[in-house]
Order: sequence, then structure tokens, then C-alpha cells
Amino acid sequence: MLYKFWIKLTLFCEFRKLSYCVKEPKKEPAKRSYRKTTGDTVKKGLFITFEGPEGAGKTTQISKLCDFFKSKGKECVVTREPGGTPVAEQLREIVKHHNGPELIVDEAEVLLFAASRAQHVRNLIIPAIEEGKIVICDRFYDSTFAYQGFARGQNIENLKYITDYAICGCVPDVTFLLDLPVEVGFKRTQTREETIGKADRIEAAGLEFHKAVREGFLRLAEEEAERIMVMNADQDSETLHNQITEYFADVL
Ligand code: Z5A
Repeated sequence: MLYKFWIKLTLFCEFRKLSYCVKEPKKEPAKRSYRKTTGDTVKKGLFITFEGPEGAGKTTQISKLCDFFKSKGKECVVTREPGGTPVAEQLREIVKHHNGPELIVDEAEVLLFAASRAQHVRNLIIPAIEEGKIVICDRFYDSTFAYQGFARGQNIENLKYITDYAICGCVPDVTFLLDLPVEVGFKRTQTREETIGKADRIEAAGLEFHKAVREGFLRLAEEEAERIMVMNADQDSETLHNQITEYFADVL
């Protein structure tokens, strides 16, 4: 009797695995697959991400950092999330600018970001790193944990599972978290010519939401202090750039 029940249970579990995922889910958290260096030369490429609340200056710093790498003779690819490939950019358009009448539910929002990431990682990020390039990405999965997890309240374990599935083991070598008070970031974007009066779905979520995002990022940085460098973004952009490049002094 017990034996029959055990067989049924095993079959049921196998069926669930087959129906929910193509591959067996990974039991372990994602590991770093691309290390920056083992000596004084970069062996493969590097994968660098920038995170932070809105208006923190990510785009500005990424552009400066890329110029810095180029001046050292390195090939550098700048990309962004959501987006980065044609399909991922289409998903970006939906997740940022969809405007009813049917609302995007929170669960679908998570999956749209993950779908964009899956395309981006496989079709752009991993190939570029394998060619020895330095990839700098404006936001990556830490944003999912900060925005969809901490701020929207989506289950963190689910997010970990979905993220692992999307990123294929591609964990950043280093992440710069540009931290600043939400109000300062808002002020910057509200006075930026291209975005005046054009808040997208997520930008329009309100001050409390964005404060939770900032707290979320800081929690992530505490949990992964080795990877995530917290930088004071409430200072002039040249000083911040110099602080960021210091990190690479021993790898170039
Ligand atoms: N999102 C998500 O929810 N889940 C996810 O998994 C992912 C993303 C991947 C993408 O928006 C949205 O998707 C984002 C999170 C969500 N939504 N929000 N909010 P995006 O890519 O369109 O925008 P963003 O990533 O939030 O960036 P941003 O607002 O464009 O800002 P930024 O790139 O950090 O800053 P910036 O463009 O470099 O600078 C902003 C302005 O400040 C500009 O006028 C600069 O000249 C000025 N600036 C820059 N640095 C300074 C300094 N140091 N001092 C003074 N002024 C400065």
C-alpha cells in the first residue's frame, strides 16, 4: 500500500517537473562563471553592472567608464536592461510603456524582465564576454530583486528561481550601486530635457515605492558585499568616475 503511494508520488513529481520546466531546475544559486582575473591580465572579458535608483547617474558613469576602458585599449560593449537585443528591446517597450486598458499584473512584469534578460544574456552578454570584451550593463538582475521583490513585494524565492533560469550562470564580476536619496534622483530626471513630463509605468510608481527600491538595493549590497560596491552618487560625476576607475587599477 505504502509502496504504491510512493510510486504515485514519484510519478506525480516527475510530471510536475516536465510540465513546468524544460530543464531540471538548478538546486544551487548561480555561481560566478566569469572571473575578472587570475593574475594581472584579464583572461576573458569582464561583466560589470550598474544599479541604483532612478536618476542616480548610471548612464553618465557607464559612458565615462567605457571611454576609460577604450583609452586603455580594451574593447567595451555598453548595453542595458531591460533591452540590449532586438527582441529584448521590444519587451522593454511593453514593460516600460504599456498603457492599458488591460494592466500588466505584477507576476507578468517579473516574467517580462526575465524574458528580456534571457535573450540578452544568451545573444549579447555571454558571446561578448567570450570574445574577451568588457560588457557594461545598465541594470541587471539586482533591479528585479529591488523593484519587483522589495518594492512590489513579489516572493524572493520565486525571483531567485526565475533569475537563475534566465541568466544561465552569468553573474556580474562587479556591480556598482550608485546610491543617493530618491528625491535627489527624481529632481535630476525631472529636469532632464528628454524626460520632462514623461514618466513611464515604473517611474510613476511614487516616492514610497522608490524609497523601498533604494532600501532593497542597500540590503542586497549588504548580502553580497564582495560583488556590490556601494558608491555615493550624490557628488559630482567626475569624482564618482575616479572612484569607480580605482576599482580597476589592478586589473588593467
Ligand atoms: N526595472 C525593473 O523594475 N526591474 C528590472 O529587472 C530591471 C529594470 C532590469 C528602466 O528604466 C526601468 O526598469 C527602471 C527600473 C526598471 N525604472 N525606474 N525607475 P530606464 O532604463 O529608462 O531608466 P533608469 O535605469 O531608471 O535610469 P535613469 O532614470 O535614466 O537614470 P540614470 O541612468 O541612473 O541617470 P543619468 O541618465 O546618467 O542621469 C540622470 C540626470 O542626472 C541627467 O540629466 C544627468 O546629466 C544628471 N546627472 C548624472 N550624474 C550627475 C551627478 N553626479 N550630479 C548631478 N547630475 C547628474
